[in-house]
Amino acid sequence: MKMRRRQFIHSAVAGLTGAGFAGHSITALRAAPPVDTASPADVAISARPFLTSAHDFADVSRGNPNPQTLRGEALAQARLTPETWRLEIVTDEEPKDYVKERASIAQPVSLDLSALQELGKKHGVKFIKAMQCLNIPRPLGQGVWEGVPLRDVLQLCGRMSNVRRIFYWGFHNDDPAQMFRSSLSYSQVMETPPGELPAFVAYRLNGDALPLERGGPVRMIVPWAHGFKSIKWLQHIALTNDYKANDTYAEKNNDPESHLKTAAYLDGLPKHFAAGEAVTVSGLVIAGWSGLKKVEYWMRPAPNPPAELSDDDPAWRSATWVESELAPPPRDWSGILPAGMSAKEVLGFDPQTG
Ligand SMILES: Nc1nc2c(c(=O)[nH]1)N[C@H]1C(S)=C(S)[C@@H](COP(=O)(O)O)O[C@H]1N2
Ligand SMILES: [Mo]
Repeated sequence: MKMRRRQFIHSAVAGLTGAGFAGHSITALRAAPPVDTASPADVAISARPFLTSAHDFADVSRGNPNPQTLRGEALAQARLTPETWRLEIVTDEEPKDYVKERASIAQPVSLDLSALQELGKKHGVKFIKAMQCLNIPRPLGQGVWEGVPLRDVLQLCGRMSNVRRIFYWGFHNDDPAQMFRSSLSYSQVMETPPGELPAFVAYRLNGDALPLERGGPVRMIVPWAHGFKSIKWLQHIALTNDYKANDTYAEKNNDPESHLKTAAYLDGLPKHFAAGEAVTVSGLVIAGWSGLKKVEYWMRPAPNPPAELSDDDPAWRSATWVESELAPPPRDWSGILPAGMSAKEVLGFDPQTG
């Protein structure tokens, strides 16, 4: 993966993690420089936008042709224009033979974009999420996503019984081999405990309509999870009594229930430094389920030729860790959030003070 270094995000979200809330947002970090001078790297850090513009995300989505390349009539045929898009909610047609009781709902639902937006007026949520792929050691970008909690969408099905999992997938060129699918448990979707986050059906990003590239007109956003749960070009939901995950990523040796991990990523560094010169090492931290308190680093003499230390090298036990400096949270969110959006409306922020 080639990544553009500057696209990631300045500013801390210590308030979110401090409140015991898994913010899942990106924070800049900086190893404290040995002498107190502004280095060129300081400038690079502050030049990072907190929100990644929709078109600057790194992209890992699949498809042949990739749905985001469709245009004109092909796009309408795929029902990926705002006018043609529909979300079809049904029960699964062919449950596995180990499923004894079939799921049932009062009525199947076919929802268009304006009906979804109408639901958004009453139930809409906004959340800053870093899109983080499980297989790439770098967030792809961070945005304010807006949509309707999946539980409020599923209410449209009326009374349901024998539903234990929610399966969902998006447009995939009508080719089963290209289908990228995911699933959530019924309880995760229908009940959001205080301080937790709802999975939601998103149609806006950074204050604008969700563009095709990012999975528009509508994609799933699962705040606590890696990107593979956030299905793009969402069109189908099947309610099922199958208790097993059906995730595409489950088949590829991943943990389909993995929460985002707290992790630190260093920016690239030049190979050589002049002796005696201060060096600033910058990077990003993503606050996962366990939150984030601090980031520490350790410097050691490199062997010649340089090599990574193996995970069980005894040297780890005598490492001397030094605390890095975390960039402070933005003082004023109004310049960071899209025009007209108050921090008070965003999940994870204090609704009274923003
Ligand atoms: N329909 C569909 N949705 C998808 C994918 C895909 O290939 N097809 N890739 C998933 C994976 S693995 C990731 S990491 C995210 C990436 O989201 P992004 O392209 O907005 O950065 O989308 C997820 N949703
Ligand atoms: Mo991914």
